[in-house]
Amino acid sequence: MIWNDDFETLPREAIESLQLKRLKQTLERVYATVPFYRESFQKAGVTPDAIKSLDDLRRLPFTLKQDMRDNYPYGLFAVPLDQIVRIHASSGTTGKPTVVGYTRRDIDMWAELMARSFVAAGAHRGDVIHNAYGYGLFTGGLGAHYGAEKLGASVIPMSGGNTKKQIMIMQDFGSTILTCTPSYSLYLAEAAADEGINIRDLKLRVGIFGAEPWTEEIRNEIEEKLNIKAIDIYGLSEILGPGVAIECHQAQHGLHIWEDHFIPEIINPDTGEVLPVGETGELVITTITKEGIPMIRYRTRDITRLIPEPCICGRTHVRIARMSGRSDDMLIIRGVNVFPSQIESVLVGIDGIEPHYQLIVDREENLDTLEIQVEVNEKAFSDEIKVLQDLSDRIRREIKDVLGVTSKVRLVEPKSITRSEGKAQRVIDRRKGK
Ligand code: DLL
Repeated sequence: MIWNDDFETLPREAIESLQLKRLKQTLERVYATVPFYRESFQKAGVTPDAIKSLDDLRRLPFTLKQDMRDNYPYGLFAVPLDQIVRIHASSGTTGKPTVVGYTRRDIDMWAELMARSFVAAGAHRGDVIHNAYGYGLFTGGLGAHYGAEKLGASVIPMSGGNTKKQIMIMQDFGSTILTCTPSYSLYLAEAAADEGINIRDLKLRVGIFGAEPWTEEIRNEIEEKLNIKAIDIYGLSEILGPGVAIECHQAQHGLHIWEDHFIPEIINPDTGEVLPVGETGELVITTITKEGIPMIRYRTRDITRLIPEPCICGRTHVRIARMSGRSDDMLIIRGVNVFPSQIESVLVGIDGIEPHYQLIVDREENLDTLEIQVEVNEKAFSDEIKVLQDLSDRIRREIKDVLGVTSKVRLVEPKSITRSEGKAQRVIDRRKGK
């Protein structure tokens, strides 16, 4: 099933002409109403009427997270505050949050895109959607909530936390769809087991997971542990929140980005140059329907590529590949570039360990060090020291073979790594400030 056939299956030429029309309108609007854009366009020597084709988009300057911080809190809003009906913010690790505002039409559009996303994931009316994304300033909870209602499903507004209760509700209310971060889904499975409940036996059918990077290996693990289909959903508050792109349940390969509302580009993160379709680089998104806070060429820092081939599901919107990391998450360890997702892929394939890990990066006598703390399962934990020693040697060897970095592996007891109810913190970089 497709939620909105008219738009989701538009032929390419129709998508592109709609995009161009909407892009031009957006550019006129931001030029007239947002001083930041007027100045940045002027600095780059372009005016909105110079943009005559989608290719011309690359003549416009990028917008960065820092620009949002510099214009904190409302400086990038394109409408007066009395037209803003919702405000969200993302915390980030340092300093002030980035603030976004939605008009009534933005909220409707968001609900529409989330309803589309739910249907793409295989949800329908009659489903009981257990929404464990956090409600609050974070966009996950309310974003998914409005889409679930628009779809006509029954939504349980759980929010994050209170894990034991989540299990009880899931069991008693007959939840069929779970929405939360991938790491939290594994925590839920584990917490259910502690309560003597096998989560595989519940009515859950589909999980819609995002808000943090995850790998194909973790997907397999989740699908097996929860006995569900696990779908990848992508979004970011600066652009909308959840529902910018999602996998369809038919292919589970690449995330359709809703091109009647967003224009994706892939750039080389070092030079800013637009890359040919299919090459991997940083995702840049332009919003073409948003009213509250339109974003022109926003640099997401997320690393992916476009998949232009037609999809078996019938949707014509281009797909983006699963995010392989963020350009600012890349660790440089003694000169070797390492994405945490690459380490995850290695770890999850190894018997005897659980998919819970943390990477501790530090610097000792001017040399970078990487310590991988990873939990062993109950069985391995009860083995002899020798067996554990072999296991940690094997992990170290595989990491070295695959990534070319030397690491120290510390096997830790089952359940000793802090579980997260939202975005997991996988990396602790102690080099900062050293
Ligand atoms: O995480 C919005 C969201 C909520 C998406 C619920 C999906 C589900 P922010 O807090 O602004 O918004 O964080 C956005 O999270 O730039 C990515 O780095 C990361 N991210 C989001 N979805 C995925 C995903 C929400 N599926 C930032 N895979 C983004 C990998 C993701 N990373």
